[in-house]
Amino acid sequence: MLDRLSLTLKAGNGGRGSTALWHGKRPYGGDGGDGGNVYIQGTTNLFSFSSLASERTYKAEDGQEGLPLNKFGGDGNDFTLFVPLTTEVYIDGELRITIEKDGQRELLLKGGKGSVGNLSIKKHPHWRMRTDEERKGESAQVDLVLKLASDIIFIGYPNAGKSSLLNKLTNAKAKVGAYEFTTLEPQTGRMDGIILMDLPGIIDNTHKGKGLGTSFTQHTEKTKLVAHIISLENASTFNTYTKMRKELLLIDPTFGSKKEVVVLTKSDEVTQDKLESELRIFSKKKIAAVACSILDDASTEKVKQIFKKEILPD
Ligand SMILES: Nc1nc2c(ncn2[C@@H]2O[C@H](COP(=O)(O)OP(=O)(O)OP(=O)(O)O)[C@@H](O)[C@H]2O)c(=O)[nH]1
Ligand SMILES: [Mg+2]
Repeated sequence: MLDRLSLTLKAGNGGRGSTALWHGKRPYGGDGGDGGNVYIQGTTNLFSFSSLASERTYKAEDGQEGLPLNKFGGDGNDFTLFVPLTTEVYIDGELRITIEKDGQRELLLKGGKGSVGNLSIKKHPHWRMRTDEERKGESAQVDLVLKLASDIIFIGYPNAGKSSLLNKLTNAKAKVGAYEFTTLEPQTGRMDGIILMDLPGIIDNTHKGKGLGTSFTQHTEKTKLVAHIISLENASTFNTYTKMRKELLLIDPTFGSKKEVVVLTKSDEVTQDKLESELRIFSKKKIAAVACSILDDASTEKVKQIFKKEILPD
C-alpha cells in the first residue's frame, strides 16, 4: 500500500492585464482573472495514495489574460486533491494540516491575483499592473503521510486466520492462504460502522526487523482495541498469547494501554474439550477471550457482538 507520497502542488497564476489601445491611443484592455486555489479534501472512498501517484505535480488552473474591448479574463479553476483518512500534510517537514473527516476541505495554496488591465488603471490612476512575480500562485513541495483509521486491529502470528476472520465479518476481500505472510499490508473492512484492520503477521523478533517488520505501526496509533488472533492449533494458546503480547509491546509499548480481547480461531479443528479448557485458562486470568471458526456462523456472530460491545457506546 502506498502510504507516503511527495508531490509538488501549484496554485494557478493570475492572468495578465491587457495593455491594448484603441487606435493606438485610448486604453481599453480588460483585467486578468485570478489563478485557481489548491484544496485538499478527505474522502472515505480512498484507502491509499496509489491513485495519486501517477503524477508528481498537480496544478490549479491559471487565470486567463485580460483582452481588448475591456474583456476580463476568466478565473482559473481550483484544484482539489482528494486524500484518504487520515492524511497528514507536511510542508517543509512541518505538519500543516490533518485531514481526518470525510468531506473535510482545507485551503492549501492560494492562487495568484490577476492583474488589472489598462482601462482599469485609467479609471483608477493610483492602480498599477501586477508583475509576473506578483501574479504567481503559491506552490509547495508537500509530503503526505497516511495513517489509516481503525477501531480494532488484528494481531497474530502468520496463518492464524486473521484475514479469513476479517473477510467473514466485513465487506473486505483480503487474500487468504495456507502459508505464512499472505498478508503483506494492512487491510481494512467495515463492520456495522466499526473499522477492523487486519495486519501482516508478526513473529518473534519482528521488533528487530525480522519478518515483515514494524511499519504497520504507522496505522495503529489511534486504534481502540487490540484483538489477539490465535489459532487453536497451538498446543497452548495462552503461551502463544503471552509470547505474542510481549513481542507486540517491544514493537510499540503504547499497545500496552489499549483494550484487548483474545480470539481463538479454527475451533472446527479441535475437540470441544480442548476448546473449553483453552478458554478456561483465559477466563481464570481475567482476560476476555472468545473462540470461533469461519465455518460456524454462530461463533463469528459472537465475536462480532463482543467487538461491538467493546467499541460502541452503550
Ligand atoms: N479449518 C479452518 N481453517 C481456517 C479458519 N480460518 C482460517 N483458516 C485457514 O487458515 C489459513 C490461513 O488463513 P489466513 O486468514 O490467510 O491467515 P492469516 O492470519 O491472515 O495469515 P497471514 O496473512 O499469513 O498472517 C487458510 O488456509 C485458511 O483457509 C477456520 O476457522 N477453520
Ligand atoms: Mg492474512
